[in-house]
Parts: sequence; C-alpha cells; structure tokens
Amino acid sequence: MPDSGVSRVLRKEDQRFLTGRGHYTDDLNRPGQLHAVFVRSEMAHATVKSVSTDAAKQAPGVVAVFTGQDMADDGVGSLPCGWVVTDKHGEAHKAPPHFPLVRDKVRYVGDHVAVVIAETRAQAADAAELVEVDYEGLDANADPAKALEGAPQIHDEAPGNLCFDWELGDKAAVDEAFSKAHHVSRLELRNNRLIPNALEPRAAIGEYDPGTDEYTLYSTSQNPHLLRLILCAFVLNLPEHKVRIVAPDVGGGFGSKIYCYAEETVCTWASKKLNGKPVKWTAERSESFSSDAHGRDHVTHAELALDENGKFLALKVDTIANLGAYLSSFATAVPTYLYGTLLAGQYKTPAVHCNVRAVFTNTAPVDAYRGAGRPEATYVVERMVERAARDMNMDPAEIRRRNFVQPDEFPYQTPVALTYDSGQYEKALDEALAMIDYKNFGQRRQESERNGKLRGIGLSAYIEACGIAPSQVVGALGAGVGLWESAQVRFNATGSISVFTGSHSHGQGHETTFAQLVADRFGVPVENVDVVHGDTGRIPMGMGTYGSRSLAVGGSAIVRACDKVIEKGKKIAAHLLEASVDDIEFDSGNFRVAGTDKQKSIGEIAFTAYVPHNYPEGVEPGLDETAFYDPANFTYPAGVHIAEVEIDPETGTTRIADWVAVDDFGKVINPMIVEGQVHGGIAQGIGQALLEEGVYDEAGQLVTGSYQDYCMPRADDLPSYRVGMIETPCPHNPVGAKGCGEAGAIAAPPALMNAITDALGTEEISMPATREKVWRIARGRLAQA
Ligand code: MCN
Repeated sequence: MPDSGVSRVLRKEDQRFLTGRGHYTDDLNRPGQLHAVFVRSEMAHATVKSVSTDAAKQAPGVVAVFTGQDMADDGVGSLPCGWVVTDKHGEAHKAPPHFPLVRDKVRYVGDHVAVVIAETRAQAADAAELVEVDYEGLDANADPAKALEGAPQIHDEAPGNLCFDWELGDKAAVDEAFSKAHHVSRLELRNNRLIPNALEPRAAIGEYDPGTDEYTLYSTSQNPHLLRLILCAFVLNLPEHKVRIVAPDVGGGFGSKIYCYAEETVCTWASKKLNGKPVKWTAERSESFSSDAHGRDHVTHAELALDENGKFLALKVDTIANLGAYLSSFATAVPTYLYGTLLAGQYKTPAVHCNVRAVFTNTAPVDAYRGAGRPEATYVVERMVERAARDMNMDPAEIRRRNFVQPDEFPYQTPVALTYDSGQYEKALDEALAMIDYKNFGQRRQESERNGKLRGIGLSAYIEACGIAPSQVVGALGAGVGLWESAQVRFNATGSISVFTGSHSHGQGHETTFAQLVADRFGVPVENVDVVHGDTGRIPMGMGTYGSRSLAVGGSAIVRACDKVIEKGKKIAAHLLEASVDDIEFDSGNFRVAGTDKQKSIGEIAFTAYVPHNYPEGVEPGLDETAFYDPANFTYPAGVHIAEVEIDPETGTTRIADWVAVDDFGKVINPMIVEGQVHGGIAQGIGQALLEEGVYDEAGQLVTGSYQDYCMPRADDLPSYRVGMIETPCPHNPVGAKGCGEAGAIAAPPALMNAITDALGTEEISMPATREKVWRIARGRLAQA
C-alpha cells in the first residue's frame, strides 16, 4: 500500500536540510563573481546634493561604483508601486516612483544611495565608506498618527503624505444601526510594527551572458515568476524569455521575500554593465532590519454597536496605515483588500464600515508580513468583541456564540465583499472551551490570586481569506488582477513522477505534501514523486507562495494536472486492454476494465506512453500534462484559540499557562506539517503581542536595528501548545483544503492580549505587552486594592 494521502509523512526535504546540504543563494558562487555593497542613507529624510564616488573607485579591488543617475541614464524604471487601490473619491492611489538607487532624495534610514562593486565583499565594504554623500537634512516623521497632521512632505506626488483614503461597507447603514444601539463599545488600538526575521537574510546574484543576451538572477524570492514579470515589464524592461530566475532553497520568508527589491534589481542590471561578470549581494542582518519590508503598523479607532442581548448591530473602523517611505510591491493591497474585507470576522454583524487612510512616513516600506492585513483585522474584531462582552457583563464565549454565522448559513455574504464558503465556528469554540476546561477557570484564577498572581483568559475566534487571489473576487473589488497557479505533472518512462509547480517552498514542506497529494492520486509510493519548484527555466509560468495559497491553489492545479494524466492513461489502457475508454476505471494505481480483473498498472501505461510500439492511434506519445487553476473563491480557514496567562505583579512577567488552538483547515494532507505551521504562526503572534516592536525615534532613526533592541521570542517564552482540528472541507477546490500557513499569527495576538487585559482588568495596554508595561499596570492595580 502506498504510504501517501493524509498522513504524517516525514519531510522529504529534511534529508538535505538536517544534514547541512541545503543550497541557499549565498551558498552559490559563480565563476568570476564580484561583490556588491550598498551605500545606505543614514538620514531619515534629506536632499542628496551630490554623491562623490571618485575615492571609492580608486580603492583596491573596486570595479565600479554606480548611483541612481547611472540607472536613470540606462532608462531603469521605478520598482512596482502596489496593486491599484481606488480611493473613496474615485482616484487611484498615489504612486510616487521608487527607484532602486535614489535620484534626488533619501526618505528613510537604509535607503539606497549607491552601490560599490569589488572583487571581494570586504573590498566593497571598505570602499563604500569612501563614497561621500552631501546631504541637506529635512525634517522627518516616522509616526503614522502624525503623518496627516502637518508632518514634513515626503513625496510631491502625495500631498499631505496621503497615499489613499479608502472605504468599504455601507456607512449609512452603520450610522443608522449606531443610532438605534442599546450599547456601543469603543477601543483605540495600535498594531505594532514588526520587522521580519527569516533565518536566511535576503541575497541575490545577477548574471548576464553577453553571448546569448540572457540574464540569470539567483534570488531568495518567494515567487520567482512574479519577480521576473515585474523586473521585465516594469523595472528593467527586458524580454521575459531572456530572463531566468532561480530561487533555490530559501530559509524562510514570511512575506518579506515576495517583493521586487532594489538589491536584486541592481545586481541584475550591474552584471550587464560589467560585461557579464556575476554580481553577488547578501544582506547583513543589520541591513535586513533596516531595509526588508516591515509589517503591520496600524493605528485604529473601532466602535461596535450592540442590542440589549449582545447581538452585534454594526462595526465602525477607522484606521491609519503606515506604508513607510515608498510603496513596496503589494503594500496597497494589505490595509485594504486583505484587511477591510475581514472585518466581519466569524460574525453576522449586519453592517460594517471601514475607512483606511494610508500614509507615507520616513520609515522602511511596509508590506505583507505573515497574515498581511488579516492579523490586523482579526486584532480589531476580537479585541472589540471581548471589550463588548466585558462592557455588557457577558461571558466572552457566549457573546461570540450568539453572533456566529451558523453552518447552515453558507455560502455567507458578509457586508464587506467576501462570501464565506463553509465553516463550523461554534464547534471549534466548544472544542477549545472543553480542551482548556473553561468552566473551571474561576478556580484557577482564585488559586493564582492566593499565590499573589493575576490570572486571565482570552479568546480569539479568527477567520482568514486564504488562497490569494481568485480573479473574479479581487477583480470585483477593483484590484484589476487575479492570481492563479500552474502545475505540470510528468510521468517518466520508468514510472517516477516529476511535478513542476509555480508555488515556492521556503519552509512549508511542499516537496512532501505535494508529493503526498500526487502519490495519493496515482496510488504510488510517495518516494516516486519529486517536486520541482523555484526555477523559471524549468517551470511553466507560476505565481508563487504567500497568502497560504500553495495547497489550495497550487495543489489544486496539481490535482487537475494529475486528472489529465489519468484521462490520457485511460486511453492507452483501453487500447492495451482492448476495451472501450468508457469502461476503464482508475483506482489505487491500476487501470481496470470495469467488472473484470483485466488491468494495467500506471507504471506500465507510462512506459507504453514513451515507448510506443503498441500505441493507440490519434493519441500523442508522452504522459506529461499541465494545468492552470484559478480559484473560484478564497478559502476561509477559521478557528478558536484560547490563551491563559498568569502575571507576576512583582516582576511584570507574563507566563503563558496554557494555549489551545482548534483550527479548521478543511481537508488536511499532512497533519504533522500543519501542526508545525500552526506552532510557528502562534510563536510569531506571541512575539508580536509580548516582545517585538520596530521603533523609530522622532528623527526617523531605527532604534530597534539589531537583536539587542528587537526582541524575538525564544523557546522559553513559548508554551506547549495544544492543537485540535476540525474538518469542514472547502467546497470549491478539488483538494477540499483551506490554507494553514498564517492562522497562528492571525489568531494569537488578540487571544494573548485578551488574556492579559483580562488579568490586568484594563484595556489600556498596547502591544507589545512588555514586562515593563505590565509591571506598571499590575503595580498600580495592587496599590488600588
Ligand atoms: N497543508 C496541508 N493541509 C492543509 C493546508 C496546508 O497539509 N489543509 C500543508 C501544505 O501542503 C503546505 C503547508 O501545509 O505544505 C502550508 O500550506 P499553505 O497553508 O497552503 O501555505 P503556503 O504553503 O502557501 O505557505 C505560505 C504561508 C505564509 S503566507 C507564510 S507568511 C508563511 C507560512 O506559510 N511563511 C513561512 N509558513 C511558513 N513556514 C516557514 N517555515 N517559513 C516561512 O517563511
């Protein structure tokens, strides 16, 4: 029996990852390669009066020094400036250009002023210090809340630093509901800026071949095909067939490696300038802090209107979203299509209105970071719901239960554009409550109090829209683009199978789970299946990995391609078995004439397909099929996480006493990998709630530019999670799966903050709930007692 299908198959990729044999971009060295080091702005905002490169050019080993003017002279364009967002006045978002090397101004600390290219990295780094930049300093602003209030103007193209003023939902209906409400709960929330910290920093090698006029870019990209498309169509203006992008093993991305960045663009362009010498760049960790796209950074005022029974009548949300100094590739989509649309949560709130003003500040660009918009939305909804329960003296589980969309109400049209496909929200809640022994929480709280500790419990009933992005749905929202995925499934003559996917695995274990999917479909051992990804030279056009789309969209494309292989296999089998195609059934790896024991294995059929001495007329040789899958809808994973904390008022330490998660990812292919995804996501969510914050000072200097100041969660900050799962299959994709890759990061912050605010007895604490903040409040509470 094949060991495929739904099972805890150990990761195939561990063979190389756990034995140190992975091949990451920085492991690659091309013959004759040179090294690039970027001269970065130390100023948050300044006019660049001149850049003197003479001394650097004379330094040992230096081959070239380039500035923005050199790129401008070559006609290099702007990096991409976001999906189109049409604001509430019908205007497209303001899209000031973002050149890979600056031309006149720097706008954040870390901005790219020049690049030095030398024979060794050390030589390039030494010479970079010799580049003299004459700056005329300008006032800076890093605070999104101040950006619209007379802060220094950052781009001429965006008056008042406003990129767009966008709304979603029926404002009149919301106002009407508020006017009749029995109770209105209010909250001011700050969703703290996060700095992604993948294990492997970004890296790139650009290599031009003057003989063939072809470019190869090795890059730590999550989506090599999209990167190629953007580079060719918008930035470098190259013919796509002359550009190959290879994203080999990539050590984590969490969204931060989706974008088209300055560095890879410069390496590709510079290699041609240098007559085909490969140009390599690998970020230092401090460069990652200052110039990877950051995440979150919202300031929000929210109000929830309720009737006397705790039923939600309407939700009103007003958000300022920080986009940083320039638009990163997908930045505009995050606080709009991925945020406003999720504000209904799991609830039947009849009216929702959301207004988002997105602003420029003198900070690193902000884009998608694990969850991207959906953690921000869930944070608003779940903090708000908990607040309302406390205001109305209701049980937080009960208030949710009263408002959940019920299983028989799907497909459910929310007031904010999305149509949820399926779910069992109450079932997840009940299981989570049982797992954490909710009904006896009061006893545990008393016990903690006897020991001088404060105990709290917090719920988070999250929903997310994964499987980005159904063309129909995002097209209807005005985004103008949709995202599908491709797959090619090739049976080789000797029976092994090569699967080529446009999804990219950078920690998610696709080489295992996609192989399981195929092995299951064909009834063959999982070892027979090899998954190839991350190389535009080997794979049909693809769209890459983000938005927990790979199984739901990429996996669906694979299943479609498998089904085409089976259909063709039936024709060959019918010929060999001298039967009608309509009589051939395929099951467990064999093509059988229905009702008989006449059969051929899929291996025999593959061999016949390539060695066609006995081949059906009119059928092409080969067993190699391609499919493109554009999803009909998002998938809507959902679940309930509950955190229980115990706070020591003497030290401000928050101990996570328990954590249960009951998630619904539809059909699960590999529970072990899925649990790992949930664990990792929760760790990131706990990091956001307790420890992490990207901080700029008033002058726009990054205060948290290293691990000394930016606090990542460590093993002893994290509890042992208890994970449960329920399964409501996705009704519209052939796998039945919903995405799992972001759930933990979405669910965790409100669960933990609800628990902490429950323990402290106040909502007046923002993320991260550091020891100092907690200590001050807890001490104050003790003093009052
Ligand atoms: N899976 C499954 N059954 C399901 C759903 C998923 O077996 N019902 C499996 C999939 O086949 C895949 C994994 O779980 O092996 C994650 O699948 P999916 O939810 O489709 O997410 P993606 O593969 O598209 O990964 C993207 C997602 C995102 S958006 C971020 S951010 C993130 C994440 O995955 N970044 C990660 N997890 C990460 N994990 C690691 N190690 N590194 C990152 O950078």
